[in-house]
Amino acid sequence: METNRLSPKIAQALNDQMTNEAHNAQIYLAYASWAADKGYDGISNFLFRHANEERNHMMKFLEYILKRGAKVVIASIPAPGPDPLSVNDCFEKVFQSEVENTTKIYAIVDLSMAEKDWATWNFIQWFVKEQTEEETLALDLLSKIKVAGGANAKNDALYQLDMELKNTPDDATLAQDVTVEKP
Ligand code: OFO
Repeated sequence: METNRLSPKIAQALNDQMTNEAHNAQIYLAYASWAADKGYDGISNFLFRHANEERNHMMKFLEYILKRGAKVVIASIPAPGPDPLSVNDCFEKVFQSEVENTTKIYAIVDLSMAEKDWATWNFIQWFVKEQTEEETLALDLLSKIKVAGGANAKNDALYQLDMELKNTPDDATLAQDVTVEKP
């Protein structure tokens, strides 16, 4: 009896995305380690926390593939790439990596629609929302570094930013959660 509820194409796409999420975790781990090495403990803490979020994303894909009766394929994870050159460069790379991930999530939305796989379409909507949140968070980082002086940020501004990021929440407020009382 056939119990696999995913087409080969969708199973492949979900397995690939599971590896992408692991890759994203490696990127955050690499940047967090770079920041710690440079003495930016707050930025490092923020990025380490985010690496955990990416691992959680990886697990969500793994669990979904299993629950739909398909085969999980654990593949090797690509290296995260070179270290950032500065805090400004680090935050720009974070934003770029989140936008690239959004594109990959949207491709799964397209595929699930094309195949009328509504269970996968429904599952992937969680990630559509999550990517909006993650892009917002990355944009916030870019705004903060811009205020601090961007690529020319001085040490005292970077110190303040570092302090602030230690306590910055992991989640960003989405536009749909805003009210007149709480803009
Ligand atoms: Fe997995 O959300 Fe960021 O990339």
